[in-house]
Amino acid sequence: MQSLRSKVQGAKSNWRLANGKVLFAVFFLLFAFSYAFGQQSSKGKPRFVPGQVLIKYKPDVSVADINAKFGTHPVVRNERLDLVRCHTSNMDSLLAACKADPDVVYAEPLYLYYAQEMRDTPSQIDMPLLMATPQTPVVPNDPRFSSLYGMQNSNDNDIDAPEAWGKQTGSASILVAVIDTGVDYNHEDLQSNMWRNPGESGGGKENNGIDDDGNGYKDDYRGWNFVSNNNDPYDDNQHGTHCSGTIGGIGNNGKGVVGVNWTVKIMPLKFLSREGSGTSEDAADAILYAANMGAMISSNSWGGGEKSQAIEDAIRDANTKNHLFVAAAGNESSNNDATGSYPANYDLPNVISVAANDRNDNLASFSNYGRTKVHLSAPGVDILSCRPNNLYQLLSGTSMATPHVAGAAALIAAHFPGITHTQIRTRILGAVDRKSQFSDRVATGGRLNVNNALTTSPLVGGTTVLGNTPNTTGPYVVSTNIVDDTPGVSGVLHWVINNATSDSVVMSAQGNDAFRGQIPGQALNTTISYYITARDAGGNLARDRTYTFRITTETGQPGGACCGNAAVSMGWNGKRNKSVEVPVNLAILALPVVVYVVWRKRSR
Ligand SMILES: [Ca+2]
Ligand SMILES: [Ca+2]
Ligand SMILES: [Ca+2]
Ligand SMILES: [Ca+2]
Repeated sequence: MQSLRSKVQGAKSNWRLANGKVLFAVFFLLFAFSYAFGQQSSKGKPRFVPGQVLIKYKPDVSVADINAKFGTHPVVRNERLDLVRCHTSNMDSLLAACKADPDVVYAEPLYLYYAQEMRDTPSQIDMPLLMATPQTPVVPNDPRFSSLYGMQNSNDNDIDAPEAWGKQTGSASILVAVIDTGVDYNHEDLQSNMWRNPGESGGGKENNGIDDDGNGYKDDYRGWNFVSNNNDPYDDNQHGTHCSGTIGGIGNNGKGVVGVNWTVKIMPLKFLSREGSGTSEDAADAILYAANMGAMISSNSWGGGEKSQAIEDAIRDANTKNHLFVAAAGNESSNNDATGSYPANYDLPNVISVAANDRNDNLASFSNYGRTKVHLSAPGVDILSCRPNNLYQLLSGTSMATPHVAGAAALIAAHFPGITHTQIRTRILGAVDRKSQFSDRVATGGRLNVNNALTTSPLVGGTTVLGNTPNTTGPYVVSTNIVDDTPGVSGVLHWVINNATSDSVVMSAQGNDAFRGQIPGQALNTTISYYITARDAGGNLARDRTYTFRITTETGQPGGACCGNAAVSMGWNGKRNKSVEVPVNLAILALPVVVYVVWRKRSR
């Protein structure tokens, strides 16, 4: 106990020792500057809130025990997340002390995350209002529909939304949480698709200052603002409103755009500030709010941050509540298999990581990718959607691709009452349009197709992507999920050795649509290709993409053909570039000596 208190206050006594020694003071200040530089990402955005640490204590540690550890030191308790947030002048010491404290489960900086949007496109547009040509089953009358190439494109590089709308246009019983900068809930093309919390609505419950539904939030009748900790999640940025229009811009109302869902309920959860940044604690709170309040899907167009245990725990908890977490892969043009981009990279069964493509089905130049960690691509360049105050605008980013996938998830949920979040995920991943330009970039090798996801059965999705391995004894285990509209579907794992000999095995059902099969061990320098087929009782067949890996002792090489862009990016989401940082810091440390020598020469 005592040691933690002294560590928290330790920086002050060091400073007293240095008092009076001017050179040391200059040195110390420059060192502090150098440390601050290290806290910045290479894009200049802070990685965490300085001086704040999130701590998770073991369940048997009492409040009195925790208070005793900190004495008079400022501590904020988050009951919902069962976390403690501490202010400190010396984060490194506190983090180290927590690591050594057997009462602590984990401690981490209060990480920051950012809206994943590029502002390299015009902020506002004034396009001619062309009426769409009725060439597909259902074309809505929304005047800007013809600009939504992601929904329908003359070259068919699109998600086939009109074909899907022939079967399903969405449901007011499906809740999608937009965890973002808030939403303009008064927008003409969003208003009637905004969620209202029934437990805080009617009879003055909206503004009575009472937590009528007992969820821990007073008067949260239309979502929550986690930045200001109040019940007004209005969008003071514009990012969340844009994402919402893609998920659920009101369809066929003769106004503006149309979302993947004509009808849906959008739950605005604001955790990103006006400037577009937010903390791990607020994100975790928002995720739990979404899952606890019945949102089956959340759209998460934010990232650029480090791995946070608090957020990972929240997403894992949401997984037990049938919640699908759709996340932007990131806009650093980097490989998420090599450098983690969170929250997209959490290895949890309810996460979908989304890359962005343009109108020609090419991966966007800014988009992150990863043949294991990024699951599919979706339209994300020059996307037209809502902007606050009844305006519309084009934006680009994996932020804009993500709501296409979240919207598709909601449309699937509306079409298959009782479907699980895992089955929705399998439908989305199994139904992509596979294309060579995506094959080594995303796990599924394809771009979202909501019509296929809605109408095709069976579908295979979420297959294990095996990487190269030196393991010659095997077996190489492959898991997958198979969905079907009737019972009795079966899966077969096929593999081909060195492009010559093929073999297969019937996969064993693991429950909850999961299947498992294994490939026996192979000799060094063998190349193994594998794929899965699924067959339903009616004889309908689905075939997953083909994956390739090698048995090799060469390290650092992923399986399959790779990687035109293998160099580790200088991106800023937790990817501190040591080769730049170390010399810069050394140069800064050397500066006082140079200054001193110059000063001595001049004073002579
Ligand atoms: Ca199409
Ligand atoms: Ca409440
Ligand atoms: Ca109330
Ligand atoms: Ca509309």
